[in-house]
Amino acid sequence: SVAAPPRRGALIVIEGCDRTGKTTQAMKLVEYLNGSDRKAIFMRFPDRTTPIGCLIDSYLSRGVNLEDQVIHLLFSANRWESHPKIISTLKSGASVIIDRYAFSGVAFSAAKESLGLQWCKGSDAGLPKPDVVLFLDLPLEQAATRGEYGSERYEELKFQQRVYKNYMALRDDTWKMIDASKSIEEVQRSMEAEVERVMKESKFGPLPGLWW
Ligand code: ADP
Ligand code: FDM
Repeated sequence: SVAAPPRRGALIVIEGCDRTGKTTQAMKLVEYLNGSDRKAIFMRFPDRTTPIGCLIDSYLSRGVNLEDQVIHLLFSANRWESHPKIISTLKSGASVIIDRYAFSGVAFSAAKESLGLQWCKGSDAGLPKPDVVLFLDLPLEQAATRGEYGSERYEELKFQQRVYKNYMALRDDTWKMIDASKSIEEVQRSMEAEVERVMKESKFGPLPGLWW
């Protein structure tokens, strides 16, 4: 007889402003799941390893200037080029933990005077909608004291305040606000609790498309 296909993996997105602990927590979550026999892979956007990602990296480090619309669409294209991998991984039964996703794409681009929220959502519409968005919430003044701050484009308090406001406008019932001012271990525990809850409650039916 033919074995039933495995239950699909969970699509878990970690969002938040700069220096809120996203990368630290994404890595720890992958370790946690793999350590308890549930396969999970780490992904991040921007993925600076592809040709499109190289261009994005050069824009962020102020090597090149690009029109606001152009860099927005490149960030979006950088997600679409990973679309096949996200889908095949989830179908194989493994979960995908992503450090930033389309919510970063919209929140950052729409913080510029030239681009509206609706226009920004267009190019990511139809990407798989996450089962949960874990939003690391931290006062911006506190984030600014972590690590070096202020070398890349967008690392400026006024801009980050507009980014934060845009994030709040994108929230829906799949979002969970996580207090990121706690210690790394405490944040980790609340993330793990949310993920366990989602993995128990979710029906893991077909993946709906984002913003459709
Ligand atoms: P992000 O990916 O959101 O930019 P990182 O995970 O790279 O954030 O963390 C930014 C800096 O803050 C790093 O130096 C990291 O060690 C530190 N950090 C992460 N989480 C915490 C925490 N809960 N408390 C204090 N410092 C933290
Ligand atoms: N960023 C990230 C965007 O402006 N749009 C996007 O779609 C994504 C994924 O790029 F300032 C911004 C957010 C941040 C910068 O992010 C690089 P990392 O997490 O520091 O690599």
